[in-house]
Amino acid sequence: FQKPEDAVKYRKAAFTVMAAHFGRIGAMASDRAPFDAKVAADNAAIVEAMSKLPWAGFGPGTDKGETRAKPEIWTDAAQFKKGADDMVASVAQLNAAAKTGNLDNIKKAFGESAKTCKACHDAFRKE
Ligand code: ASC
Repeated sequence: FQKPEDAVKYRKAAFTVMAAHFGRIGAMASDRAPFDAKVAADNAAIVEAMSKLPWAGFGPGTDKGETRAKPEIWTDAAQFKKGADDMVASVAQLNAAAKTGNLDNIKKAFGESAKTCKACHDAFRKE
């Protein structure tokens, strides 16, 4: 990244894209949208790919500016890394579940993934 604020923009964009596609699966997982196995699988593949991207945007100097990132991300870096790894692993599981085409599998995996999102939001994201 040229500047820290570019990294902040990048990681927020990655989370935004990931959330959009995660949300499309969530709509089916919560019966708010009709289930379509191909749509679920396509979106889960995007979520898995996107999940790997934001972390590069948390480098030195990126704790400032337009961000809700808490200082604990850097002072408690091992815990943050664990939370990130848990999320990446759980959305890989979600992608695997989506490939089965079975809505119950997807619902279960979606719920587990959502927990890993929330764990980091609660610990590392300001209101
Ligand atoms: C979403 C989304 C999140 C997570 C989180 C899960 O759909 O945008 O950030 O799920 O709300 O608790």
